[in-house]
Amino acid sequence: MFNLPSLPYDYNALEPYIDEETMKIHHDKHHATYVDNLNKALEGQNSLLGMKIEELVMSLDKVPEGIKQAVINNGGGHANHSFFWQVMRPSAGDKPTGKLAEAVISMFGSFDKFKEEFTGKAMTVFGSGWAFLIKKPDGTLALKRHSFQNSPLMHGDKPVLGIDVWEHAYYLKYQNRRKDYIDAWWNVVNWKQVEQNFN
Ligand code: MN3
Repeated sequence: MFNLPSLPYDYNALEPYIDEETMKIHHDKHHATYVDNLNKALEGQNSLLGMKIEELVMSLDKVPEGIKQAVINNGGGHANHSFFWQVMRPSAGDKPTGKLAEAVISMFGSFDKFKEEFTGKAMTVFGSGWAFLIKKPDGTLALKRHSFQNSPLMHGDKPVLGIDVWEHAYYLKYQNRRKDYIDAWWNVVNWKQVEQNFN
């Protein structure tokens, strides 16, 4: 069975950038529903239920056709949200350091240019989806958009940083102003975790 992980901080820890009510509903309702629906879809599939979520979404070829789309939607939702909570933390105002900083600068020219390009990717997700900084199998960085709950792991890429731009991630506080949400979100990026993801 898959379980809903606890948030690694309080619901109000990301205020004023991401509000408590949004975090409660996002984690306790939206993420919880992906986990419940994943477990329902996988009923009786004991070997799949015994996997880690990252392993499951990288092993879609082992999932029976009849439940594959449910596993993509809900397994992807579980993997993406578990990842998302980890790449945020209470505002610290830091920047990437070490090998990650070097890779970001060599790929994008500067940290500010990277932020601008990542923000552009997140702004141009049409409808519900995510923007990710990914590490490709050859070790290089790239920006990717994914619709719905598709995960970079389903495409052989490793997520390094990602932002949820489904309206449920920001609508209560920012309504239709996705750009304001993204600009605020940069303040709560957990760069230590992002660096670990990269390494
Ligand atoms: Mn979400």
